Amino acid sequence: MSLLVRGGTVVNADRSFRADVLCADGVIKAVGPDLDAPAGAEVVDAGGAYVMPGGIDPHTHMEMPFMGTVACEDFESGTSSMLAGGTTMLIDFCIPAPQQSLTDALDQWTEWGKKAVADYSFHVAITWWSDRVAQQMAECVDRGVNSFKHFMAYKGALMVDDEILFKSFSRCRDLGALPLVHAENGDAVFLLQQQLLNQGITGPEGHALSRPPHVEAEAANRAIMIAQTVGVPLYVVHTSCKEAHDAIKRARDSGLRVYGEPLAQHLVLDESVYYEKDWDLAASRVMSPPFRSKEHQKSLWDGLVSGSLQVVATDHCAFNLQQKRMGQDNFTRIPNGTGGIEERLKVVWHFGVNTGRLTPNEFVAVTSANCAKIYNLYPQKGVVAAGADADLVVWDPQAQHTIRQKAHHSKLDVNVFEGLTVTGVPRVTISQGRVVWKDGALDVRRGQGRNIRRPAFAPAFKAQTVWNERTRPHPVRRQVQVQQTP
Ligand code: DUC
Ligand code: ZN
Ligand code: ZN
Ligand code: ZN
Repeated sequence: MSLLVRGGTVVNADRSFRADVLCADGVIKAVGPDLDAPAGAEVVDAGGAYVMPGGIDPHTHMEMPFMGTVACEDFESGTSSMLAGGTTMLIDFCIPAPQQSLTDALDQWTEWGKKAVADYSFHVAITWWSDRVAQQMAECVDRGVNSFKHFMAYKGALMVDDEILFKSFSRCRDLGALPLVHAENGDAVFLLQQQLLNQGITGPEGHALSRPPHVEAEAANRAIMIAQTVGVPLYVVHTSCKEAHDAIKRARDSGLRVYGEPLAQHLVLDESVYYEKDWDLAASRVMSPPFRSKEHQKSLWDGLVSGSLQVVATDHCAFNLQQKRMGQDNFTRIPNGTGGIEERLKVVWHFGVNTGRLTPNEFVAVTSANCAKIYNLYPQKGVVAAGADADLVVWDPQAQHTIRQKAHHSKLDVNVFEGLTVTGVPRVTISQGRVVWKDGALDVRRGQGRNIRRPAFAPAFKAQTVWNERTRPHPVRRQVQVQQTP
């Protein structure tokens, strides 16, 4: 079965050009002007539209057990929702419980992933440490996981200390895997939460007050310094504030491979919502890190424009109002998480491209190509080119759309972007060479998604390690010399 996308402008991260795109057997066969449609081929009209690589969301939590409940989005609803928004692949977090074997947890998530209607992949979290964990990390790498996440927050649950960060980062370095951090100082958050509760602050505003920007920045700086000491690149998930962004910038300026990932929500929504009188409204926006002030949003946009931040994700983690109400009397019990997987591209286009901040090519870079490169998926994903997977979005830059919970495809009973009218929408989404979203209708099949394996990246990491060896002072060698001098 072949498919021809005709009459559009192909937009890749590096350039744009008029071309048709011919797909067959799930891959792109040809990209060029005036391609002939093979007999029986389906033809998609891309007139007046952009043809871009489908979005990749590298940060989601489908059906995640968390804070005494389970995220209500499963792999089927979550990947359906993402296709309706022009995103064709996600990378979800497999999160072993402390003391649980990494490979058992990966088996569990792999089973859940079989429901997906589009491609997916996994990161694995390091929530505890032993020699066995170190061994299981190698088994995860063999199973196509090249990234390990570390929670520096959620004290008493998922949080790991600096010793574990050091050991796990070292193991990542040796395996050619990328360490990721959720950067918030969990001890500071815990103490601030207790102080606020003691002062009688129990509502959602307490959530934002207990996780101020410097708590995030401290952890980002600390993780960067540990990564530098160990000699391994680092990826900071959901970078939400200026000070954490500044830490990433400084690290990059000094020659380190440190990546930062703002979320679509943090780019456009601000902290004022936590002071809403409507408890449900405020609680439905509770996530970590919390939404910030406009000054921080500006810093994040500046980072995407200048390249000091590389990827926009969502941290899609869906909790319905009934679940949020677990924290009705105590903000520390409100399950943390918001959705956005369906809205990410629209929001970044509307506030990024329509405002002139980002070019369409830069849009493709931050929503797809950079992610594919950082996670070793490129050029299978992240580019419209012969040989790449036929995951495409036909983007109509003129069409308007008002975001409504009633019309979205997620299981969420709220939408954090409710009522926002955007210009620029996915007209058609193509997954594995098949039209799955067209003119507002989904045509998806449960189980169609594939678990995409991502190989380890040894060569680049070796470069970083060699670089570290060359520039690091050698106190031990100097000591030896001193002893030899009479
Ligand atoms: N933050 C959230 O808001 N939800 C899931 C986990 C996280 O770090
Ligand atoms: Zn996180
Ligand atoms: Zn500050
Ligand atoms: Zn997350």
